[in-house]
Amino acid sequence: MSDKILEVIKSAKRVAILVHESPDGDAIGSALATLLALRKINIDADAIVSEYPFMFKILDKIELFKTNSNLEYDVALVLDCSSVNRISNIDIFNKANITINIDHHDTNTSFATYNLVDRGGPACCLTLSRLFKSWNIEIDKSIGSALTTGIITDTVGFRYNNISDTYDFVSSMIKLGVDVTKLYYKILTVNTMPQFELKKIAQSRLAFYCDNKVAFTYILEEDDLKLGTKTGDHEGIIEIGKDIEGVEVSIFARFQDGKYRVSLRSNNDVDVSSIAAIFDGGGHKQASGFVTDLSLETLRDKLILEVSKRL
Ligand SMILES: [Mn+2]
Repeated sequence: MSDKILEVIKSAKRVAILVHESPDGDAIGSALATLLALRKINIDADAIVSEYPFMFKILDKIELFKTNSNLEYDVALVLDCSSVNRISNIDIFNKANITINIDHHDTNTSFATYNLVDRGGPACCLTLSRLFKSWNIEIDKSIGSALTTGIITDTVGFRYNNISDTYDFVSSMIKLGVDVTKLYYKILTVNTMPQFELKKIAQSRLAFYCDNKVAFTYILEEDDLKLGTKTGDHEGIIEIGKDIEGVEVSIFARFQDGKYRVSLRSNNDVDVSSIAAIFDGGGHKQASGFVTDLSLETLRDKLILEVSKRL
């Protein structure tokens, strides 16, 4: 499949690189690395990423992202996205003659003309690192920083889904001169003031269920308005509950634009992607999410019931 994808990309007039809505570090790193890699082999490509968290501004050449585009693209390349209904700038995907899907989510629906899905892989960026090697594209420092970013964020700082390939790749990036310590600090560790205040609120609302095995918290729109939060300031809230001894599943609900955006994390055996799927969401066994119209109380009760069935 990797040779076929390269052949399709090489014969394209113009390639659009797309990611999922509310892109995380893996989506952003994947889009940036692929944009730079394709331009390196003289392919006319654009990455269309409408918005992304502020901390990724430190990435070299991220200013090449387009927030939107009216150009014609015959090939749409979707990265780190488990299903069609999560694609941002879906009109570009719908208009393309040929579509490509490169991803690592367990729940990926193989929605494109060509699908390369590394199910259970730690990050789409790691999948891409192998792909670029097979395409003989040299991973330079800018591409390497983008790929390392996706690995750091999707493994939450090497805490999830650790495999030796990840460390081999990151080791080679350190040799290349990628400042992994700086990326780790700027992208994962440092908190903005609004982010810190949000975490205080989320911590004060944290409630436990099912013998303290489930942690639940939420943030309302009025909290965001009061604190002036930006995209990216909600990172780390889900980890507050997750990192408490004995907690199996951590749930974080955030009200925005009339709906709750819900994140789920599992520490051990509970498959939270199967719970997200009930609400038309998706993800991985240990990290998943969905968006819902339900009220906070109904949502909480339904989720706790679903988790309790799996404990
Ligand atoms: Mn990912």
